[in-house]
Amino acid sequence: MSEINELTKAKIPSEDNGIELKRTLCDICCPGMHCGVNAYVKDGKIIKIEGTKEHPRNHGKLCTKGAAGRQYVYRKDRLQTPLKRTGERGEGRFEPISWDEAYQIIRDELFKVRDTYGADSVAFFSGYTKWYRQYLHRFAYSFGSINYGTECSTCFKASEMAWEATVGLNSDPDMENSNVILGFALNGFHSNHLMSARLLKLKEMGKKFIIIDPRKTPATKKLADIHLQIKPGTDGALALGMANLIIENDWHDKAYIEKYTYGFEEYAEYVKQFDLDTTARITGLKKEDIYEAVKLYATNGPASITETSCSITHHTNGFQNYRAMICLNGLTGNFDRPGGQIPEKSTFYDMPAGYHMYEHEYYLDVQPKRKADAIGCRKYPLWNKFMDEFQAMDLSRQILEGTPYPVRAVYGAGMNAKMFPDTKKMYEALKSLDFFVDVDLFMTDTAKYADIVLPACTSYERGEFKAYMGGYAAFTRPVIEPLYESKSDVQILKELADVMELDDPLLREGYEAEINYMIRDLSVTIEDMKASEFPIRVPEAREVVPGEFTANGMNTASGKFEFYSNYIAEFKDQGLSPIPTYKETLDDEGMDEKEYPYILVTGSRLPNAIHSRIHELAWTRSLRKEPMVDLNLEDAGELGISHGDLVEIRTITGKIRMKANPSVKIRRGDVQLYHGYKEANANDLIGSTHTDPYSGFPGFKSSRCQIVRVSE
Ligand SMILES: Nc1nc2c(c(=O)[nH]1)N[C@H]1C(S)=C(S)[C@@H](COP(=O)(O)OP(=O)(O)OC[C@H]3O[C@@H](n4cnc5c(=O)[nH]c(N)nc54)[C@H](O)[C@@H]3O)O[C@H]1N2
Ligand SMILES: Nc1nc2c(c(=O)[nH]1)N[C@H]1C(S)=C(S)[C@@H](COP(=O)(O)OP(=O)(O)OC[C@H]3O[C@@H](n4cnc5c(=O)[nH]c(N)nc54)[C@H](O)[C@@H]3O)O[C@H]1N2
Ligand SMILES: [Mo]
Repeated sequence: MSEINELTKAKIPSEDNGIELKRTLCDICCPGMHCGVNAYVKDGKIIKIEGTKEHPRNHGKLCTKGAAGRQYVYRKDRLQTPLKRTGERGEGRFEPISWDEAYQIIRDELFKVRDTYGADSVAFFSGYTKWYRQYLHRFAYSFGSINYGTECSTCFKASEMAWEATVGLNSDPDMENSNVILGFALNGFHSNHLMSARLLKLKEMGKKFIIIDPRKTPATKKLADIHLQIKPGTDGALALGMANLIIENDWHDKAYIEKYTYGFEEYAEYVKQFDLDTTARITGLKKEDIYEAVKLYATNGPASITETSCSITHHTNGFQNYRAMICLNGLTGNFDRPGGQIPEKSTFYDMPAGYHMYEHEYYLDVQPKRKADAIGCRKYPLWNKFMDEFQAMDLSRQILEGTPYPVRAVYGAGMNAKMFPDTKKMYEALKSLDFFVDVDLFMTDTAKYADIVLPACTSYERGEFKAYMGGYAAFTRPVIEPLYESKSDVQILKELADVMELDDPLLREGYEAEINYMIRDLSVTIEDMKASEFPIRVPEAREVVPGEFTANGMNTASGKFEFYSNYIAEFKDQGLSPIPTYKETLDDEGMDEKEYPYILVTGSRLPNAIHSRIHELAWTRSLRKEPMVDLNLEDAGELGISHGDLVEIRTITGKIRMKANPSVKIRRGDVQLYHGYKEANANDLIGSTHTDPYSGFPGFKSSRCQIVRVSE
């Protein structure tokens, strides 16, 4: 008996104590990570979690956020039942209703809007969570609306578009075979724990690192041989200045340029204006440092560029900055060669797993023929060219203005107004709708604006398909029953499709039918995957062979690496430039430099937070108890601001208050805020029209601001 007690106390599974070990995954962050988790379950409750050693991605490790997964599942404010609004929009008064009643109301209201204004007047939107997206996408199309959109309007897709405009395919750095790694905004230590383990190994192997980041970070400390502490939003100027120096010094790969690239002459002519003095002035860097970095990068190849999906592109010139950066690969002949940048086809949710799935066909098969009419697509034509979804940065405007046509209803899955610039404007828009339904795990401030709120469940309470790099696939099983009356998003959508009698038999067959459709060419089945506790190898998976893509002709109009992008040239009349031009951005909101002298950078990642969700957990919150604004120590001294003082950060869009954290890690002139806090929302400060004309991405990481000390 005592032995059983000991085992129970230690949470070790045995037949006698009823503790079971079940395997699943943590999907708190990007699909590329989704770490394997061992869940210890007793009486239908998770009592402990840890990383799965045998998992091919995380090898037993979990990050701070994942380790708090049990607290996330059992957050006290989990939604329990479907809810119907009884108070004013935003007030938060609701009454519980049955699923049947909820579905009927949603059906009636969505059909009413469709009948009155047309199907496109219903927008379907997904927040950060991705696993149900193809299903939601097809649902939107089968309902008849072109308007499916996601948080990708601010995340990752601008960089993917830049790659597509240049070579036709997304690419990844082959860091293991590089001598030099040029890290633009590289700090995996906070945003990607699997990447940081890999980076430390590379450092041990003797690779040289150049890191370009306005802050001092764990990456600049542990990895950087050269740290360029750049002025935010000026990476494009740096990349063009680098190109100029490379050409001047004859360090470029002329044979590669001749054979495999297009538009070099025009590009080379353009970069001449970015001489060392000019580049140093724009970027705030020292000339000697730039020179040393360029020499190291260009003369010690192979070299790869490791960058992040958002820090370079969260600027109103972000797309072109990103293009300027990737053009360095063509200039130095590092594209599609070992140790350089390797083009990789996505298998599923941007994961290059090495095998093919019919991911996009699943929804494209039923796409309405009005793609260019999707929200934001006229305003951002390049986005429209490359993307199958609406550009959500124009959503609040279109709802409020009703042009070019009205949007009167929104189906939101994890919709969070606080991820959008000018959150207040999004609230106003939601308030003005005829109908808004939001599906979430929690009663968020956004859900308070909904007419109907539906309770979703976590990854611990559902099964889902997952593709992993290295040729792996997995299909998880739930480790516990969905809490309360919650359901998985795909179950909700399937049941709603049935109630609405949507004329789409494949959709109405449900999620497994979706996955079966997508994996139809593979020899593994859902049953095979479910039968395995760990991800399994897909026999059809094959490794990328460097050089193959280039030999077959790249996916561009010229078949070459395009310094001059023919795809972008289609939109020259709308003011887009086919070569990676640089533009200063701080003045485009009309804030005077004297009144707003600081540069506002919002949303660098915290290891113990992910957007809006994890700030609310006791464990992760204890690591950073309250929102604080980071500013340079000397700037703070001049402003009379000390650690812990209450300050107000102001822009023309709004103001917020929080405590100050003066720090030597911050560049002079910068003000750094983390996003996702309920009590101090960074996006109250960002203008909704402060967007990049190429991608539509917002300038989250460079606008002007003012910071002053205030009393309580
Ligand atoms: N200022 C500023 N703003 C930013 C950024 C920045 O750097 N600075 N970053 C941008 C980027 S890159 C991103 S990706 C976005 C992310 O922004 P969001 O999309 O807001 O991300 P989250 O807060 O993670 O999730 C949104 C909601 O989804 C809910 N949710 C979680 N899991 C599920 C589920 O399985 N089903 C359903 N239905 N709901 C679920 C959560 O409870 C939460 O309310 O923020 C963007 N906004
Ligand atoms: N823990 C945690 N991990 C996450 C997330 C999270 O919320 N929390 N979010 C996930 C998501 S959705 C995303 S999109 C990724 C984002 O992943 P990352 O882009 O890696 O995340 P950040 O920490 O925002 O940015 C990295 C660095 O960019 C620097 N930076 C800011 N502005 C600039 C600039 O203009 N130029 C340069 N060169 N550097 C700049 C910052 O100082 C920061 O140190 O992280 C993912 N991982
Ligand atoms: Mo993101």
